[in-house]
Amino acid sequence: MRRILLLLATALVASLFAAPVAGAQTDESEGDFTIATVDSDQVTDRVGLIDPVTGIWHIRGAGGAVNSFFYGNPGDFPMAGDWDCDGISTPGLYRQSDGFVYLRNSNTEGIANIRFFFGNPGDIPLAGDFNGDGCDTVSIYRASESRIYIINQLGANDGGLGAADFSYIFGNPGDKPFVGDFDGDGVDTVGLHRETTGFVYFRNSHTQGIANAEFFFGDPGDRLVAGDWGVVDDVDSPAIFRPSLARFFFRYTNTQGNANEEIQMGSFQMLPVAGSWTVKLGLAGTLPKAIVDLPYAASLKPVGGTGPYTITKTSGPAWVSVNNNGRFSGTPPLVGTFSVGITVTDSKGLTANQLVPLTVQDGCDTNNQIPDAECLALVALYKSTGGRGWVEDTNWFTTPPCDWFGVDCAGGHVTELVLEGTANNGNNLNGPIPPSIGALTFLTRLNLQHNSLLTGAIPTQISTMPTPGAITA
Ligand SMILES: [Ca+2]
Ligand SMILES: [Ca+2]
Ligand SMILES: [Ca+2]
Ligand SMILES: [Ca+2]
Repeated sequence: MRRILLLLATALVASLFAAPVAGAQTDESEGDFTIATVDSDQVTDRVGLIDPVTGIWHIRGAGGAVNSFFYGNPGDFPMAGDWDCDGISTPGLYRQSDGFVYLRNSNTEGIANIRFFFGNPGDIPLAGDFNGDGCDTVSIYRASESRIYIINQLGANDGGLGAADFSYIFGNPGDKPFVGDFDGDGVDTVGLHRETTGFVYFRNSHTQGIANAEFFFGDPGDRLVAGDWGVVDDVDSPAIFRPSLARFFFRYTNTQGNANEEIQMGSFQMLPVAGSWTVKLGLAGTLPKAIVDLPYAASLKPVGGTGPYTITKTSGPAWVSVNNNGRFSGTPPLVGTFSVGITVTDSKGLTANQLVPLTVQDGCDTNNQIPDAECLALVALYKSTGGRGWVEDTNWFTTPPCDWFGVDCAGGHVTELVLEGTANNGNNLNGPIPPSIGALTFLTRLNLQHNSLLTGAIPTQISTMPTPGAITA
């Protein structure tokens, strides 16, 4: 296990050096809790400090505003996480005296919403989203074994935590663990601070191996946390709380260098946490799939920060446009899986960068019912006749094709296609009948009547039906 981490301590650089950070210097006070702030205010993940003497949490919001509340008892080991998957981090505690973890779902004083038995007194709890499902859980760093036990479910109802999903060895005894998503893939992994050398190490996967990155940051006695500070890009980087100075030092990238930002906060005995205390700035949700050669439009809602927002496309396929309402539109010319890079800026100048996945399908990706040629014939009819403007197109492309409005199947083939509609223009089929619907050779009924804007002829392959009068067009 010692071979995992190379000690390259040739020159122990005294760490951090903190170039002054531009920004207004303000003094705020809350009771006896004084804050002298230097804050570039480009932060959405933010820090907090817990006073283990009093059990008071102080979590830091935009502009240096601090929310203080009691949670837990003196001596509890604090952590922060999003236990209920709503995007907001809230307190958690490990109480060594009774072996329990106590989790709360709001940043207010009150009783635990979730509690469960954690176990082994020497274990260090690690809070994070270790499987990328949007929910934080509590895992274990067992310092005596230098082993990380990953657990992707929370315990409940005073029960035990259950068996770990898996475990692996990382680091040396004495290393101080911290958690973050250091490569922006949505999965939290573990970093270590080796105080004897001032090195920070982390891995980007939950496997045994050498560190993916290592660099000097911090001094012995510093307490590390990680978060997405600076310009928000989903990549977490470290910050330290230096007790002797009661000061946080933030690094915006996972590289060696001076602190990018520093803030004065709290007092020497306090323990740092990091989290998103409010909804993170960005576009929420996921885009529905697009269909090749069909006009596409879908919107994602900007959240976090303060509206109105400016949304700018920074990368991605040329056909996609993105407007300030978070509306993605255009007509995709080819299938594939793409990412659209966007920047969201709120009215106070906070900026978040985000990669929005967008998949373009042929329209038959969910088909497991009929031959693809028949499915693609239906898609061709839809495209050719302005399907986006049909009066009724329920289920088209969102379910397998036999459930699409107007389509009936039997024996693994399309047997009926009824798109007559009821209004003057029928179902508003507008354009030519594509020759490819000749692939629908199992049709016993085709009804396209009342669609006065429909042009072209029924392909000869299907122009005779077994039942007289089955074609109505
Ligand atoms: Ca939450
Ligand atoms: Ca998770
Ligand atoms: Ca990651
Ligand atoms: Ca970042």
